Amino acid sequence: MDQQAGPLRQERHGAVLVLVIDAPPVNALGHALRAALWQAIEVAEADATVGAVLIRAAGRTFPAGADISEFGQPPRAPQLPDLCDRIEACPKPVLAAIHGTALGGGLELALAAHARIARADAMLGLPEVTLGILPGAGGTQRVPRLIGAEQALRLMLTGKPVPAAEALALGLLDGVVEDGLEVAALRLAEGLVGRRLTATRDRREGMRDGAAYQAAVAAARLAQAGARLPAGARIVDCVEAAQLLPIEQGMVFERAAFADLVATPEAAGLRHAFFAERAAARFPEAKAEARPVAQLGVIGAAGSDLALLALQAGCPVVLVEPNRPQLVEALERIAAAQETAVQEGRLTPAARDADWERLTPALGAAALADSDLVLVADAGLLAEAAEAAPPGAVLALTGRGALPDSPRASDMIGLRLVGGRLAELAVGPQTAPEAVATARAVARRLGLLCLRAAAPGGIAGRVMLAGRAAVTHLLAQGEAPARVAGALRGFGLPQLAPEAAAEAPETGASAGRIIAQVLSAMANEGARLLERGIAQRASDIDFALVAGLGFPRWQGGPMFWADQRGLLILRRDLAEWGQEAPEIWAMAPLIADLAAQGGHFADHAAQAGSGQKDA
Ligand code: T1G
Repeated sequence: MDQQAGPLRQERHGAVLVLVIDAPPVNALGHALRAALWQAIEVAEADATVGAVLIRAAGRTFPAGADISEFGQPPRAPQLPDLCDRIEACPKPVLAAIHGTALGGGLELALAAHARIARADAMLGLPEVTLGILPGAGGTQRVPRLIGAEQALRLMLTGKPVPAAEALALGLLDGVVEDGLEVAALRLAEGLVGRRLTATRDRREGMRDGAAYQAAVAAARLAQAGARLPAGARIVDCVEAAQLLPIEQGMVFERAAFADLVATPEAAGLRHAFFAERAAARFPEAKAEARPVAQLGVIGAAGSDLALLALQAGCPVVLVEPNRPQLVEALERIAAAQETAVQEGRLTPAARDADWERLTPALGAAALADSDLVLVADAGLLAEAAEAAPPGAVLALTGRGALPDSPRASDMIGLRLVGGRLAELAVGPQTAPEAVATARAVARRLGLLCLRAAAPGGIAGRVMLAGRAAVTHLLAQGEAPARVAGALRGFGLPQLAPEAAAEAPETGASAGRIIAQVLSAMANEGARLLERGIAQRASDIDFALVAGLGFPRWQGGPMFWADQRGLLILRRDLAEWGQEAPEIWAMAPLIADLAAQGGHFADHAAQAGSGQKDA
């Protein structure tokens, strides 16, 4: 008897009821899935022919957590902590079979089961701290019971997942299989029929050494002292409570801490940053076919950093620079970086040598004849590159400015490194979708995050520049550097803080006003980039600043900041400050429009690709 109820499919294999979670893309434990699981457990309990329950997932992964998009909304029953308690209380053995990434609430669901088996390539983790919260479905109470405080705190405070083999060694799993997870799990479940397994809440393997437990809690508490974000300290409190309190009280303690944290502005900022990063991946050309790139060309010695990234990513690279001394310097820069990587143990001598094998230096552009994508680091050499690169090769300009008119405009795109982690793809009106997809594929291969902008692009740099201009203006108006620096550091923008020796004087603008003036200038510039279609959506601007230029992730980004504060207030402030310094705060018409409609930047999505008009 197989039946599908929304995100959950039920299959019977003899006495085993198999619950197959099927809620793509990542089987997040949203309300519908929770309700279906709750109901299925109730049915299993009442059905005398069911001797065991196996929970597994279809698609690419076991649940990767609670549904983050539900946070900040009124909770709907059954909530995940209650569902986990319900599964754990089931008198019939419940086995969880894990593949992909069992993260957060997904791992907590598995821990509520009475036994767990995973595929060897699975990853298990509790990344909630990266969202400014904590494992709120019993994780802070169940995990330490199995693996102790030290390892539990490591998982919860770093948020980093561990491979199945390590999870098994830690005690989170009861078995790991290389392959054939479904069959192995079914066999295991059949073997559990009629047995009564110990609920995780009643296990104590991780709590046998009470002193070590307390020592780990004390060490973690010390390490969290003075932390900017509150989640870490609350996690330590909850793990301590797991040892000191009976489980029911520990669960209540955890739930209260979770409720506090999920409502913090930091958690809201981190959620925004999470979805902004995912939204940035959705661009018009994303579905176009990327051209194969077997060899990368770099023309211009200034491209040595990108050449290095490409070498370390395993790409064959041709590095062209007509000026011999500059070519030699570029090769020396690459060699020096490789040596440093070897000395720091980040690269083996063998890998270094293999990288060198794949590097071909050349003085003439003719060497680019087999390059599928050419990074043009010197705009003055574009003509040679366009001449030499084979038809269909993408010409990616790494410098600032508009894309030049050219018979090869459809192959041209801007590819700028922003802060070493982000590649901004500046798409021209004639850039072919395949060229965009190809540049994106190469950027990802180099381990870079990607952002699409309409040429001339420069999103992160322009917005940060607006913030810097506001800081310069405040100082010119006589604001004490220490006060401005204090406000910016407090907000998490030390990179904008002026050098300031002395302590902040008591008099002068409040930190709130200083931040408002700086962030309003940034949001205003962001609005201009939306108006010109250089940025597709406001969250792309936030992503660019966070991923590229170190804007504090927990603040979400300047556009999110402005939306949280309200565009009516932004409009009021810009109307006032625009009088004082129109070059910084003259209001972008989009803000007036959105404010007049009671709208938000989040509601606005610009027409893609209308930039380029002027650099
Ligand atoms: N909730 C809602 N949507 C999610 C989601 C989640 N947990 N995880 C991913 N998505 C969406 C994402 O927005 C994207 O949507 C699509 O899935 C693919 O994601 C009580 C409270 C699993 C490693 O923090 O780390 O459980 O853009 O592009 O690169 O204690 O997604 O296609 O429309 O990132 O292959 C804890 C978050 C939640 C894990 C896959 N869990 N997710 O990476 O795909 S808090 C997490 C990830 C919690 C409990 C608490 C990654 C991934 P769209 P993707 P990917």
